[in-house]
Amino acid sequence: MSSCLLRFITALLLCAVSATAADTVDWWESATLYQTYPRSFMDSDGDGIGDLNGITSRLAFLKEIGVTATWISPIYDSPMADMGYDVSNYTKIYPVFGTMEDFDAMLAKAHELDLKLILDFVPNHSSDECEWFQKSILREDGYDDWYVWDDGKIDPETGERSPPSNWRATFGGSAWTWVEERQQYYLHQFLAKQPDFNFTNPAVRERMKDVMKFWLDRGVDGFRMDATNFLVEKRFENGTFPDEPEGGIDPNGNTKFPNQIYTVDLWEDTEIIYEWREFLDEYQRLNGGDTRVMIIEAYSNVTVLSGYISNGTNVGGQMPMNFNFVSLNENSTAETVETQVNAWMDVIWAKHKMANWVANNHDNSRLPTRMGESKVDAMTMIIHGLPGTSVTYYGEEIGMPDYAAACSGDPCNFRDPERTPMQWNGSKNAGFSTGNTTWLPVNPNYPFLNVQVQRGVARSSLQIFKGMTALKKTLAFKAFKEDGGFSYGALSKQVFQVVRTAIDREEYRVLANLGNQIEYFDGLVNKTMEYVLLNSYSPHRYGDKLDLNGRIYLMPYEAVVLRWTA
Ligand SMILES: *[C@@H]1O[C@H](CO)[C@@H](O)[C@H](O)[C@H]1NC(C)=O
Ligand SMILES: *[C@@H]1O[C@H](CO)[C@@H](O)[C@H](O)[C@H]1NC(C)=O
Ligand SMILES: *[C@@H]1O[C@H](CO)[C@@H](O)[C@H](O)[C@H]1NC(C)=O
Ligand SMILES: *[C@@H]1O[C@H](CO)[C@@H](O)[C@H](O)[C@H]1NC(C)=O
Ligand SMILES: *[C@@H]1O[C@H](CO)[C@@H](O)[C@H](O)[C@H]1NC(C)=O
Ligand SMILES: *[C@@H]1O[C@H](CO)[C@@H](O)[C@H](O)[C@H]1NC(C)=O
Ligand SMILES: *[C@@H]1O[C@H](CO)[C@@H](O)[C@H](O)[C@H]1NC(C)=O
Ligand SMILES: *[C@@H]1O[C@H](CO)[C@@H](O)[C@H](O)[C@H]1NC(C)=O
Ligand SMILES: *[C@@H]1O[C@H](CO)[C@@H](O)[C@H](O)[C@H]1NC(C)=O
Ligand SMILES: CC(=O)N[C@H]1CO[C@H](CO)[C@@H](O)[C@@H]1O
Ligand SMILES: [Ca+2]
Ligand SMILES: [Ca+2]
Repeated sequence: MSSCLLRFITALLLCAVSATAADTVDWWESATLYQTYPRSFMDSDGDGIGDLNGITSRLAFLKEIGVTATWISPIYDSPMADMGYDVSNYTKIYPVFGTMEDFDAMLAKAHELDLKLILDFVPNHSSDECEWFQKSILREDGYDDWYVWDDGKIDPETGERSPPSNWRATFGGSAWTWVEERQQYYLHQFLAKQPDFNFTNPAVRERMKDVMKFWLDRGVDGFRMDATNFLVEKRFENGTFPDEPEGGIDPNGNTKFPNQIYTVDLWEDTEIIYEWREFLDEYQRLNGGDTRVMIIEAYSNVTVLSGYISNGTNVGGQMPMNFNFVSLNENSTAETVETQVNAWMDVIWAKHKMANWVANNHDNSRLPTRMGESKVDAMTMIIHGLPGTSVTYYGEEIGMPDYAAACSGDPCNFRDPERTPMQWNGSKNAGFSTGNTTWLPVNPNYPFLNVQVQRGVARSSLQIFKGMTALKKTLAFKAFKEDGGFSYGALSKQVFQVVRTAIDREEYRVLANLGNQIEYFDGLVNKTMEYVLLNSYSPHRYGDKLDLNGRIYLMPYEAVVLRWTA
């Protein structure tokens, strides 16, 4: 009787302890975050382009697969020179995507399903068609210096005019474009149709907060800040812009690109993020509700990303995205994965106890194409097995690869192959659209690679994904801030392991073989564990027991999750 009572008390104590541990994890810290690309997700009206009502109709699917929050690529009015990353009106919905009523309905539906909704926010630049830029060209009152204008240099001998500096735009060419009407150059770090705001202008900073407030008041749960490492550029006190030295490498690997010491990663970028965090925290203080999260998109090193979170006195974005897995390719091994995980954990986790894992987005080749389709499910287990937030790009959950032939436009958009329509079922246009054409072609593999087919297959990518998101909600996966809550590493060149523990209660172990050889290990741990998730390369069955004190085998590409309970 006393032992029974003791066990009861112990259980209560454990409950209390674990509840506290899990409670210290805010919603975004262990979220299953899903990137919805509105153009390609679901078309509700047959024009071949995805839209907000389409997204609304599929929110139940996100819920079904265990997603807890979604961020949506830009939905604002835009001439679509950069697919919405060129905003012409920050408080208006792009009409092809729908109306403000559609937006409100989408947000209401998301919240009804207990899904958080995060907007992509594009602060560095607007579209050249934005009213603000048009007013700035005309030097209209208040808008004169909203953008980065300059006369450029005049050659004293020839009298010829040239751009203010040698700065290059991310998508090629000079970062300066001449405007006849204003007789000045403006700066654009991306396309010429994306003029950079002047972020040393307090009016611009205030207006950005107004825009945030507009969407917060409608109920959004946070923002993903685009390209924050490009916000501010160096300008001397005398008004000139310094040339950048050579020695940089452009996104296509070309050297002879300026080393972007004056245009990327300036400390002032981080200060702006601190300012916005203050604004968001103040908003929450006044209005209550859950944390309004600020996610940072910057392809910067971990030192810079760490500063975005906090510099010890000021706090900034809760979650800079971790793009380390975007670099994984066909030659990557479990050891490469370990190196990439360490690169994050050793700095960001060590300082801030924060982690997130991104393997795909709309700017990069999809993982099955980069690493090989046989490794997709193993990577899903690793991404969701690691502590922190998993980030999923639409279609990743069913293992959609790139569709190279989608890149056939004139000019060909090199990022189209990873943006093809979501593959829902085996009907016309993969169930994405009832129209006759779609904005990008549907991958012809859709009859066998789609959501509906994978719902009915026991070990499909979708089922692995669902299994992992369900595990992410267990205590062992949630209590990751405690010491001993997790460990990870390459057990051999090709086998990666993640261990997640709720001390004395249960333990999960992901074992993922990324190689094409059989691997074996002796005496991993003195525990007998049970198979609870298996990919299609595994010869085992759900519920089979495995004694890890003895010799265990992993087949080529086999990836499994094992469970032990006290
Ligand atoms: C944006 O659109 C809204 C709604 O149509 C309009 O009221 C507002 O003036 C526009 N703002 C700008 C900057 O164009
Ligand atoms: C940016 O705005 C500030 C404040 O209005 C102004 O002093 C500065 O000259 C502007 N910068 C440029 C490059 O126009
Ligand atoms: C402006 O200031 C910078 C830095 O002090 C200096 O290198 C540059 O020569 C100056 N340019 C002009 C035109 O005065
Ligand atoms: C990270 O980037 C910043 C800004 O470009 C640079 O100053 C710093 O030296 C870099 N740190 C490391 C460790 O590479
Ligand atoms: C953090 O950054 C803020 C804003 O730039 C600055 O005022 C503060 O001194 C910095 N704190 C530390 C510890 O460097
Ligand atoms: C993988 O390695 C092979 C052989 O060294 C090389 O030819 C290929 O370019 C590598 N692939 C990538 C994506 O780096
Ligand atoms: C595929 O999805 C579309 C859009 O929801 C639907 O109209 C169609 O009936 C579906 N096909 C099948 C076979 O379920
Ligand atoms: C689609 O094609 C069919 C058959 O050619 C045609 O009748 C229909 O009007 C087209 N629909 C649209 C929306 O263009
Ligand atoms: C394994 O665990 C069992 C049960 O806790 C214990 O009896 C046994 O001595 C352990 N064996 C080793 C090799 O540690
Ligand atoms: C991953 C991502 O969001 N990339 C975007 C970064 O910003 C540029 C310019 O706004 C876009 O073109 C990218 O798509
Ligand atoms: Ca549509
Ligand atoms: Ca800028």
